[in-house]
Amino acid sequence: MSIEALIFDVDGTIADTEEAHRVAFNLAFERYRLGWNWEPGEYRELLKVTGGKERITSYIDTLPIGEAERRRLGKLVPDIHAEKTRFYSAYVGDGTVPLRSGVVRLFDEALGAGCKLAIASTTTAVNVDALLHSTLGARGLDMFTVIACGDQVRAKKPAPDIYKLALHELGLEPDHAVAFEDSSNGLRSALGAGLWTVVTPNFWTEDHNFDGASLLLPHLGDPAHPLRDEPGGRLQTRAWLTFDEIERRASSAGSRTASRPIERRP
Ligand code: XBP
Ligand code: MG
Repeated sequence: MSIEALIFDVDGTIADTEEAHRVAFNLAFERYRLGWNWEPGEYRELLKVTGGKERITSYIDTLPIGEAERRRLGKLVPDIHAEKTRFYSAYVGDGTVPLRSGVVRLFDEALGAGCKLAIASTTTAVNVDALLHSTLGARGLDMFTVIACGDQVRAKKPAPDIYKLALHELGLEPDHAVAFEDSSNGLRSALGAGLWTVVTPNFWTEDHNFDGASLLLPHLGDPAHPLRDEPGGRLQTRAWLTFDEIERRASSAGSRTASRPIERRP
């Protein structure tokens, strides 16, 4: 069976964006005079909860405050998160966060081979648009047949829903697509959707459990940034992961089945 689509996670996979998210959260907390400041170590733990609104809510649940105050803060979460998104999308929209090595090369190789591109992300759509436009220019959004993200599904990663939505909108069975992820939540989401999955960890996720990953690499690599000890280590043809190698390996992998149906957010 041939590979007809590559489905990419966004944060941490196509770009190292989580430091920008962390700064944006803290700017929003300052704007609302909350006295919160998520340091890198604390944010690494908080990242185990996907979705910015869910992350803020899970943080409020840990605070030593009365129930009335907890409820008051809970009602503020959508506004705090909207402010955070404004800070983040402005910051990323200025082109401050580049795509990771090999990402544009693989996008172009896949498109050149007639393979579609898609996004399956937990982040907010505004953030995806800002990143794709600032890094790829006007063609950025047009390169993707499907952009599935944020609140389009009720259950966020590690639930498989966002990948199943992307597959549904692509009109593909999991055997005809490959997922790219950076985190254990993302890997579990892609595996739950039955997808052959490439994982490229980063600073925030390097200590995660990646059992089940079809291919685990430090990054996708390219001629200017070849992967050390490749080919011959995990890769068979080049010192970077080519579309041809992905297609050959994923197509020859055993058939993969997905789990329960999607719960779309109305
Ligand atoms: C990563 C996430 C997101 C971002 C913050 O998404 O879990 O919540 O950390 O973005 P992915 P929002 O790796 O699936 O792209 O505040 O917009 O959620
Ligand atoms: Mg990610």
